[in-house]
Amino acid sequence: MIINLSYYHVANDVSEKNPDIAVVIDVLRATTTISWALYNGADSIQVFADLDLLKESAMKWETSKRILLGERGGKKLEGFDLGNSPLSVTKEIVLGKRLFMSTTNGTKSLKKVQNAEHLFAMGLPNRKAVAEKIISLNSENVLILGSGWEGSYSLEDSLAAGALASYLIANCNSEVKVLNDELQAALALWDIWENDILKCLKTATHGKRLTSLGDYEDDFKCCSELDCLDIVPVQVERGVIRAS
Ligand code: 3SL
Repeated sequence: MIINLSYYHVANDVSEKNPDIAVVIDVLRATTTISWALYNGADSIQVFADLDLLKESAMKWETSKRILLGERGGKKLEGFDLGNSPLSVTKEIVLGKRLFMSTTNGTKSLKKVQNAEHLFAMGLPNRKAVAEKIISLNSENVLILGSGWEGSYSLEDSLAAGALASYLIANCNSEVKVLNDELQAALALWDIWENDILKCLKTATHGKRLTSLGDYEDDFKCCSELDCLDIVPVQVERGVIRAS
């Protein structure tokens, strides 16, 4: 058995409609927030590109069981309960709730590959959990999709793509075939930065953007922690993610 592994920086680069497995990465910060929210007991996360649709769907949900999470340009949206910080999705706030979520880039990538047979969301904290899930599925085609920033490349998502590929290559009994140059480059990035993930995140353009908006030190630390969460966020119906 061979695993064919490819990586795309942003949603617009993807032409494959139904991969066996798609893994969406938005290290800063959507998929890290999703992973922490589910770890802290959120019932589910429903992702939206369109804010009006998000509000309309949320209003149909019981008030005490819903949280609206909205971010644009790194900032919390007015009228929403939370922005997009993984530190904000504490157990006290999210336990048993559905999170209605829209972010600048991460939720768009999740939408793009929603027809995959298996769709997972991954940050660095749950890299190993997602990799082990992929290994257990024995599927042939695995597509990794970053979120970038408004259509352009992001260093931190590529680092995490390299981290995932590196784990699979080292731990999978099947042959892992690296299909594109984007993934070769991601593996090289991981080789360079794996011992200083925090610095890589702060060096990235989006890291600098967040730094210019305020004190995001704790967000950076949280997003750069590797393999500390044993949680696999899985799409269970279109646009709805639960823990597995
Ligand atoms: O682009 C996104 O989806 C967000 O994760 C960006 S931010 O980290 O909330 O600024």
